[in-house]
Amino acid sequence: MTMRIYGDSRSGNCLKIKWAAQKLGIPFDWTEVDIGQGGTRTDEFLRMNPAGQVPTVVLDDGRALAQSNAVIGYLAEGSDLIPADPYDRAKMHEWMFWEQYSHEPYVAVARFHRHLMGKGPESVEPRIMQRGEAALARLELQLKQTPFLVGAALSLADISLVAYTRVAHEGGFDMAPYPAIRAWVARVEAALGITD
Ligand SMILES: N[C@@H](CCC(=O)N[C@@H](CS)C(=O)NCC(=O)O)C(=O)O
Repeated sequence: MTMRIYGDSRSGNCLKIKWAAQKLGIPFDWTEVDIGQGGTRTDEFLRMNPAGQVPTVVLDDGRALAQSNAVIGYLAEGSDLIPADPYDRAKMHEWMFWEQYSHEPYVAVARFHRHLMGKGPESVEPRIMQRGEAALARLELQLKQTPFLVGAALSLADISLVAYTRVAHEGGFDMAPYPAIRAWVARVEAALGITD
């Protein structure tokens, strides 16, 4: 059985899994779930993931797994997308936990309102924009020092963080002050073969 990803193509969390699987050469099928139309609220979906969220994957052995960063961690087990050195591996996780708590809730949420819901700038609380700016500044600081988030090699931290950073401008963030981020986005997109 081929792994199946249930995802919304507009969601960075879902795209992380597609890019990781492609990079790792893991075959998958994709089922598009429209979250705006209640696609995650059906009985069938809730049996797979009671949290009612995409991404959700059904692995090749039939077991379901959710939470984007948990899924890419599972898929990349034993690969060079996870640093062998324990400290570097912990740094990768540091970035991935930070992404979920201090980056995605601001950068992705602003984009959701502005780009996906088509609302104006007033729809996004100033606090969301301030926290998003702080997250981008934190990334810029690191990427001035290293080509990828954990040193010289691509890791899951880059896949996790590029997902919403590459579309941050769609949330109203001006990326001009962040040249190191822009160069890193291009590097990660090239490494993952992202062309759209
Ligand atoms: N922390 C989760 C976030 C998942 C999430 O928020 N998914 C959104 C789409 S990006 C969703 O399914 N929203 C629909 C809903 O909550 O009903 C992850 O990384 O996978």
